[in-house]
Amino acid sequence: MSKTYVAVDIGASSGRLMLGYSTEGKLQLKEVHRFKNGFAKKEGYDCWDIDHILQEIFTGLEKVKKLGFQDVVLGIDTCAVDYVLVGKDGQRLKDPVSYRDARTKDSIAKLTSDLSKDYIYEKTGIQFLDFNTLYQLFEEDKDLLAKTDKILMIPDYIGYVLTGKAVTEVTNASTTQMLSLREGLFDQHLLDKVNVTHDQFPKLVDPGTNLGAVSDQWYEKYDLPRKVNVITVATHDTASAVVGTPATGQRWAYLSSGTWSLIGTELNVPENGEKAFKHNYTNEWGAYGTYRFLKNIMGLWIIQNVKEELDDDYSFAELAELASHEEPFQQLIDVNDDRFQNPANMIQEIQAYCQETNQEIPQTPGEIAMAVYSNLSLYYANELAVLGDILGYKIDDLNIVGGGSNVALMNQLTATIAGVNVYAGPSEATAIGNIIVQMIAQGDILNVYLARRIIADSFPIKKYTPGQEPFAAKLTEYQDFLKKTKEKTV
Ligand code: LFR
Repeated sequence: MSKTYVAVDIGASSGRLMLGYSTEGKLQLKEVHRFKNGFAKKEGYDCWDIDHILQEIFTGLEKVKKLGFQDVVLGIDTCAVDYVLVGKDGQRLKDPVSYRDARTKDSIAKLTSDLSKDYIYEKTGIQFLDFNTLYQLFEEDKDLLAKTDKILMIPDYIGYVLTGKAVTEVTNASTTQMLSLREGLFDQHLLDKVNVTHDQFPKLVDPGTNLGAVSDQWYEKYDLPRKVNVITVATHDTASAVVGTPATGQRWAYLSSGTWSLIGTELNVPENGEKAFKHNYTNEWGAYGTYRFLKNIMGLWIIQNVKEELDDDYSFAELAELASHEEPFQQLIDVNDDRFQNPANMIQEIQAYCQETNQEIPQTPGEIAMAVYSNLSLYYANELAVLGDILGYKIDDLNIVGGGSNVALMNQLTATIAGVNVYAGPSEATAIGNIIVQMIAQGDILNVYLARRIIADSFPIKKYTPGQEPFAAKLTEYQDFLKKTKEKTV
């Protein structure tokens, strides 16, 4: 048996600790602790409750010890872009604001009024999302920034609290939209623009860097395994998910399907030419010198909200089952419209959208779920076409990983509409990728290519084929619809 690894994976709606190890060449995964995560209003802003997250991590580690594991390696990943400001005394200056907060709604336009979008994209190759760290820092309290000793991305902050060591891990740092693609450093112009300095960011490190042991002070408060060694993994959850994607062949794309849907491919050389800029594709840094060339799509966030608004009367599986009795593609919806980012009520927002666009209004839970699944599939198919166009070849295979890979209905719709083979699974790709980077760092696995073969052998992966009649006409109709609605809003 290999060493025992712990993936701390904090998503937008839940966090968990997963144990991982390999026996007889297969990777085994076991959930030890799961907790709810989310943001709540604090002093007028939607903030993450970071103390709660830390508390739950310690609770999870206590469970690891109770299971009999005394010597573990641990890696942390979370969603991207959000940060913690730390003062000279090592204390947090305030709770981190969530990227879903509205404070940066108009910030792209404000910041780019005298620093062009072309400059920023040429420098960073990162997509324009109003919640990127760049715009968040632009809106940050200037007095607090002046008092800030360290700006730490959330997983780096958790690592800092656990071990006392501060680093800036690159996969997550690239999502700030402040790292220079070519120079591999924060860009001075962009730093100046948001009143921060190079030395406020601790040293940039690659995934696989050893951070060290959990500090003694935590042993006074918690009953932790005797040895917990923290490794800086691909700390951006999407970067971990891509490491955990068991893709083979040449012309593959991935869809990391969770709260967000991240669709794209892995490149060895960044692509920040005109077409990529026009379509707002990103070159987030991946593990082992790769680039995650992808696009953010609103994703299961929509269905998560719908589920909550239905008072959690239905599980995700039940919603998908209800949806499967409805006709697909009854409405065309731009699921990536900003209005779905944080609406007061998701169901009403979907219904209002359909009403405004003179379409049938979905009413029942099944109709609403089908409208969401159909349109997510359409959006995926549309982006696969765009991706193929930018890269100059047709994508043959789509690997869907993450929780969304369990939604058979959506996998099949996507294969059908996009005319690609869909390989669904593993649903735990993020935790797996987190653990793989630890295993490679510890010498338990040689490299990521072998790791992907091991993943493919260890977890069930289901294939969906397009069938005889891909709904090509539906995709064209959807593309026309998107074009028209986007023209209207420009
Ligand atoms: C997915 C994800 C995306 C990022 C978004 C915000 O969980 O990390 O990659 O764009 O959340 O951080």
